[in-house]
Amino acid sequence: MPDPLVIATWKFGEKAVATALPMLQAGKPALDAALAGAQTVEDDPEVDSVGFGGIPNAQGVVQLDACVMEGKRLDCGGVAGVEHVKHVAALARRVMEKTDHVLLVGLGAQQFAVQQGFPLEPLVTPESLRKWDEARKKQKARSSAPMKRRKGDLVPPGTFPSDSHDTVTVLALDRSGSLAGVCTTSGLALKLPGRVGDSPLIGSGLYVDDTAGAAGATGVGEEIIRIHASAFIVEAMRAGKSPQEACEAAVQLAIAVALRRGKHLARVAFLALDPKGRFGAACTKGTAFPFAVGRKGKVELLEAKELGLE
Ligand code: SD4
Repeated sequence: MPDPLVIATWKFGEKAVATALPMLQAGKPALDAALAGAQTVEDDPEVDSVGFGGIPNAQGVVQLDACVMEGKRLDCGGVAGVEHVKHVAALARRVMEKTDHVLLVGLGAQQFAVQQGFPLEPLVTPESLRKWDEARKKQKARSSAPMKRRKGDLVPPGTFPSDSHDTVTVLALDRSGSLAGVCTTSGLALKLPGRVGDSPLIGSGLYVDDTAGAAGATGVGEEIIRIHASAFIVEAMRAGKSPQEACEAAVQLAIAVALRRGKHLARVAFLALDPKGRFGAACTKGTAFPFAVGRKGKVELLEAKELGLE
């Protein structure tokens, strides 16, 4: 059996990994560890893109998206556009365990949360409201400024606030050799009310299959959904690519699709882990995507490979 291992997106992923790794080493199942890790980020008011303290949507309301998946039997669950529930990844797990469905949205998801005993609570903080206000002002200024593309830019300046999208995706391999993943986010800052990103969508923000591998995404959800990125990466691993090669193939595909559509690519970043404990990560150029790795009792922060137009 491989040693337990856990990886997570962005610098705040270190916190998730630091929580999940000892649980895996103690023999806990991958989903328990990944969920506990993701929850530390949901609880952190300083992370303004996940859970409590996430930057609100265009109407000033925090709407959260999340999903979970287990690699043994492909059990999965998700929730989208959920208001006033902090632990949406745990709620996604309840959808998986307590219903015959895979995805609940909006008010229905919130009612299910109440039935399941989740508290309804405010998710904004004075700081997230301040950032929201600032982001709105910047957005206004950008929309009145002429957009110029610089050489090598994949993103037309002003498409999205540059620092507005940091989902936590946690992928774990447990002592029994089984994989699981969790993805949780407040989505793009200033998104339209009701907008659903890739993060609650099985196959886009997350996909896990013990017979091939696990993959997760972060970045601009619309670009990730379009290529069904996480399922694409897992299928690439099934076809023989390493986790690193599979992530790079997904970034190349995202770039090629954007070019085909006559658009410049917004930011996407991917993580992957296989059942042998090999992992990889890649992102579009300019994204600067740090990710955390926990193995053999140690947590490190690594930088993903950036790929762009040649
Ligand atoms: C979304 N993919 O809602 C999410 C946001 C994100 O890194 O990942 N941020 O589109």
